[in-house]
Amino acid sequence: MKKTALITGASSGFGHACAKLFALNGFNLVLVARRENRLKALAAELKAGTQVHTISLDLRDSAACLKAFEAIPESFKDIDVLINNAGLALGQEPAYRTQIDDWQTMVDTNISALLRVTRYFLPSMVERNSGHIVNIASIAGSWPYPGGNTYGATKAFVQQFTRGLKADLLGTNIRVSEISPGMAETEFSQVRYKQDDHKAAQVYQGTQPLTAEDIADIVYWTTSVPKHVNINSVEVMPVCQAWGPFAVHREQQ
Ligand code: NDP
Ligand code: 8X3
Repeated sequence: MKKTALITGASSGFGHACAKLFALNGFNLVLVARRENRLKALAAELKAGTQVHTISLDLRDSAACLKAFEAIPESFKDIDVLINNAGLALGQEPAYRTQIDDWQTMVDTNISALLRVTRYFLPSMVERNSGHIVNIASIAGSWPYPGGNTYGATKAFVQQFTRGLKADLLGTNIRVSEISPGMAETEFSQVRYKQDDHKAAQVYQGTQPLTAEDIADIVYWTTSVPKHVNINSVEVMPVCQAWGPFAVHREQQ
């Protein structure tokens, strides 16, 4: 029987690439994002024979999530792989200048929505004693940088929540993984810089960033290792990226 993967944030970037790769590998898919036209277009281009159920909603809306998840057709209900990928950064201002609404949106999407989706689908995995949750965090969750304040903190939450899940699931066959990518060219920077295409392009200028397909390969790999192996955490950067030295402020002499 075919397995089913549910992918949040499937309309773009990592989630879109994961949908294609999991379909190629014989999965049926539940695809979630706000932009319905993107989900429909993706569903139409997936490998023939892939059964797809699309859910277009804002994952911050708990009532809409509950309604949509309850309405998932029976044949898609048993989720084998849950990829909690939907997320975003908004702005890169220092904490004392940031928009509080941007912080709220990041917390609601990167943390609360991920919790909501996990809490909905996990009990059925436990009942079946089978399943795999892959959470997309970020290097920003481990390594602070100027203007990364709340975004980084939400991703640190994702990393630690993943470890907590693994602790809770000891004694079951359910696997839990967290992937922390570095710089990858998707719509991420367009969203972060609020559709300022020039600023978004500058992030990747003169570099060879990770691609969405690179991350999809890693997500798929974590799910395809032998059943007794749990990839806890993967941190991945492009070759052209590294940490910086500690910043030191010096008074003018
Ligand atoms: P994209 O902007 O290309 O994709 C983000 C996806 O999340 C879109 O499909 C978007 O769909 C969805 N999404 C965002 N908000 C909501 C919401 N409220 N409800 C439903 N869906 C939502 O970025 P990436 O593919 O790069 O990002 C995917 C994940 O990877 C994010 O969690 C991001 O933080 C993380 N990440 C990205 C890195 C990068 O450099 N690109 C590096 C490290 C981590 P729609 O707009 O249609 O709702
Ligand atoms: C995205 C990577 O370094 O832009 O999560 O925050 S970074």
